[in-house]
Amino acid sequence: MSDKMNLPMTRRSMLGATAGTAALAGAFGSRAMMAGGAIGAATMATATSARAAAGAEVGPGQLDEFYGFWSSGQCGEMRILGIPSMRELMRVPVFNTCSATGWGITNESKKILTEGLLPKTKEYLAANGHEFPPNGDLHHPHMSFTEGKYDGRFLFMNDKANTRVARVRCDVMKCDKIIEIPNAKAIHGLRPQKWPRTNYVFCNGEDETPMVNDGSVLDEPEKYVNFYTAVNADEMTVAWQVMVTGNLDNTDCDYEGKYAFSTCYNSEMGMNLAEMTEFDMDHVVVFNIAEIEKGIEAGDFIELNGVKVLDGRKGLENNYTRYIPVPNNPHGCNMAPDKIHLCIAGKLSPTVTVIDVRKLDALFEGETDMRSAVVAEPELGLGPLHTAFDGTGRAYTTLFLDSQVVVWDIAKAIELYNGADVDPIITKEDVHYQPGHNSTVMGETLEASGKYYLTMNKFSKDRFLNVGPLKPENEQLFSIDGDKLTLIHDGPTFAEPHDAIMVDPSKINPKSVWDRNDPMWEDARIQAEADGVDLDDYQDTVIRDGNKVRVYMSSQAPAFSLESFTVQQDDEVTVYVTNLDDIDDLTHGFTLGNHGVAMEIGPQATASVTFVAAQPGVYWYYCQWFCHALHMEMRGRMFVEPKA
Ligand code: K7E
Ligand code: CUA
Ligand code: CA
Repeated sequence: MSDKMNLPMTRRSMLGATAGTAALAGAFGSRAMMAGGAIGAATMATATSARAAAGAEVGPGQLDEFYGFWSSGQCGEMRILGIPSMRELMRVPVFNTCSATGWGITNESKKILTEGLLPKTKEYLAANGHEFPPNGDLHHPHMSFTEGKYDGRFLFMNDKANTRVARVRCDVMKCDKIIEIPNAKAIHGLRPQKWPRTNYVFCNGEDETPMVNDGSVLDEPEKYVNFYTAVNADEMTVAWQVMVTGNLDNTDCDYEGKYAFSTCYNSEMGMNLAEMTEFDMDHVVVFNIAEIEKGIEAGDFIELNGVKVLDGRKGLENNYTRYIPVPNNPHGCNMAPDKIHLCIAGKLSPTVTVIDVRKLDALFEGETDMRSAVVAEPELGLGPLHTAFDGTGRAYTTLFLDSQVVVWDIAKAIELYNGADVDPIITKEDVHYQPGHNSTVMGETLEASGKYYLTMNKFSKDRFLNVGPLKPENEQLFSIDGDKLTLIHDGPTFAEPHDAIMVDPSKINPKSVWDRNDPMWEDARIQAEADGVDLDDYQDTVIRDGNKVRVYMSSQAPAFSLESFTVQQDDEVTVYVTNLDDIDDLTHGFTLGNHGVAMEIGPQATASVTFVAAQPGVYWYYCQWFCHALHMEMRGRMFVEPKA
């Protein structure tokens, strides 16, 4: 039906043309840089000279020292930044949809976005015209661990908006699994198990709901429950849940694989702000992993929506949980890399509560004073939210209300608690404005380092040119030099980073070119085999199967193997594109005009998309990723014949 484009497509000519494209990109690049320089020179002078003095300069073309893996909050994606330049390197769509990559459009991504949804959720969504949630709220990205250190296999992250947990493969930096968590509502805190390895990903349901949520219960708080969830990290299935008293906010776990912890700000089980802040004390729930596993083995659970649920509510005779009272609406939950100290940020209380995890065994062996595990509670400032560590015994706590970071000494805080006349506070530094999370390089691992300190601020206010009522957030990076913090970056980010980890590049080694056998397009491979098409080779095949049409084509810069194809009106068309180019950075795309169809096809990848050809006519498709000097010409036509 079509002639191939009459252009030579040898490797050599393609490489040559690619070099040309690179030169073109270079020209655009330097223009952009000149413009940036003109605007930036005055405002960035201070941070720039501090950066140089701190030895944190990353010149054009130089690589950063560390990776940063960033949440994007209500944008729903994960972002990758370079540290210390704070250059944004990549956006990895996860809970959002993405126009550039086709996440949420391709069959491969739709499968990931839909396969882990609960049947009931699919019903709510279908009633609203969705196959999967079109939004997400990603707060906490964390890497998998082996023996307390990042192992570079996966990143895990939560979606508070739609109660989901996702996994990103670090070898290709693409999401490969998303599951919805049954029973719990609004998965917020999330942390991979640190020891012996990440067998579980722990996650918190923040919002409590009636145990039987069928419209019969509203104002009976005693019938509301909350669930702590352990996800099996390898299989991305729910391993178990524990029912708790009160809600859950943030979570962390120890370096021995014995305990996991959760903060609770609504021990009142209040249904409004006044009720939720009524008590002077809320609590931290301690989960005893071995006891929970024993309970499962002994059959001490109920099965709720396919999940084994243990009852760990307060006041029951069980060894699954203990409740340690801590002041008023705590928030952050951070385990120090000294393997001993768990820091609970007070939020409404100006304190951080330090729990010694070595004292937790006793709580499960008859000790009745739950506060006996508390070894310090320093008063640090207003609105403590999260704590980071640099591996030297210092802690860095964000003070939301004070717009500061307070650097303090854990050992001195313990001395103070024991009655010594010491001040644990080392220094306080203003940040702009209202910080939430903070991070240090590798700070949540046994390889914590005191090189850089990041604060993620919720407000930028007047710090940048006014862009209207919606303002960006502001992130600040400091270099750490002993007790001194020096600001080296101050810059806006779009909604809304909550949390980030900074990771040494030795931990990960992403591929530049896909493996042709990657499981990501397993379904396409199976279908092609059934259709007698070799996806690894040049393809230009159109298969009709009733009113389903499967169009196979390959791409090689700067052409699709199919210059055109013909279908009938109302056919359900699936287009499979395999990118046969196999050199770095040679991504093609497939965008079909006026059909809401776009996808990225990385080097050596296959991607597919399905749509209905509803209207007769000629529709151009084109490559939307600039790939070649003749990229504009990389297009073809779909011809839709009217129904007979
Ligand atoms: Cu403090 Cu969702 Cu981690 Cu944000 S949470 S700040
Ligand atoms: Cu292929 Cu642009
Ligand atoms: Ca409370």
